[in-house]
Amino acid sequence: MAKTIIVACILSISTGLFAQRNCREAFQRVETKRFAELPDDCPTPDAFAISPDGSLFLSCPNYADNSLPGLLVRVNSDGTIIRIAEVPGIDLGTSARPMGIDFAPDGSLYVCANPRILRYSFVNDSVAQIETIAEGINGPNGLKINGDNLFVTVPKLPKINTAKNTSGVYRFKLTDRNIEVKSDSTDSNLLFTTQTQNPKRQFGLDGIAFDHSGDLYVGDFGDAIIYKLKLSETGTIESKEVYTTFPDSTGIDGMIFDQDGNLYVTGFSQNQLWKIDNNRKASIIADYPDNDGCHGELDQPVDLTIWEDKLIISNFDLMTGEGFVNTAHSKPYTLSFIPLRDEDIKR
Ligand SMILES: [Ca+2]
Ligand SMILES: [Ca+2]
Repeated sequence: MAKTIIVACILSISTGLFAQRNCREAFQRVETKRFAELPDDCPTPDAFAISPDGSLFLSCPNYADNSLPGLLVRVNSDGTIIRIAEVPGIDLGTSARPMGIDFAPDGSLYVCANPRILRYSFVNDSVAQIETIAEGINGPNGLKINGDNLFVTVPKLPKINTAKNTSGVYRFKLTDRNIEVKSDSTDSNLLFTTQTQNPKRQFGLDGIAFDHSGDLYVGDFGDAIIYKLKLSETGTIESKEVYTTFPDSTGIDGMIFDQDGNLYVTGFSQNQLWKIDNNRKASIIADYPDNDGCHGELDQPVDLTIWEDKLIISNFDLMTGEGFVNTAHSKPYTLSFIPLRDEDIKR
């Protein structure tokens, strides 16, 4: 049963430097399908990354079961899952909860492993080395690599004492090792900060994506605002603007551009998938009531990627309570997909 899609049209904001007007129209709803059922040791999937040779990797922080280690897995075309590595915590014998991941051009994988950023080197599917890029980061969430740098969102920076939650984006060089991050305003790697206004969801920058021009986009989860940041050749911010906004109940999370410049965004809190076309028209293209995911429904969608002509979406299926459509974490643990050639979303 589809929820009624509400057409929210002409939502404009004006926040000083940030000003953008856009229009929403409801698309015909697209049904997502089940791409994979995850094994019992992957109850809580999070982020995707595609290796230089085209393999799809997924991080599994596994918050749903503290007895399970955080995992990195490979996802095959037929939906089968290969366990690649556990993600160690700082103390011997402990495990970290991997979130954002991305591959560098040399095939190494950079991993948010609170409170560190780790770099995995592989020989075939075996881990050859794990190095520390940075440590002391307060809950690194999204991670993307562009050029010689990696960019990491941090949704909460409580050491920065502001009335509303401050969140930020950090930039590191791929060649950085053992950077000591203080998670306060003195960090030289802190590229951009913002404050989340929504009193019901004081959780800030989370989703992260680059467009094909190399501009950086980050999403404030609580305020449901996507910021577009234009970077200079030296990596500083040349300009910033609001790219688009959503109802602040949406819980925007993972983001990815397709080759035509359309941006797909998960609506974590409302079981939604949004598409923002290259004219910045935002539309809900999939929208589900509470469910267990067994038919491939969006079940608290968190991250997404484009792989082999499919838009593949990971379902977090964990958070419940006020503001979340999801009411229970339960099997099956799933990835959903939409064929990107589907005419319903190509229009
Ligand atoms: Ca559920
Ligand atoms: Ca489920």
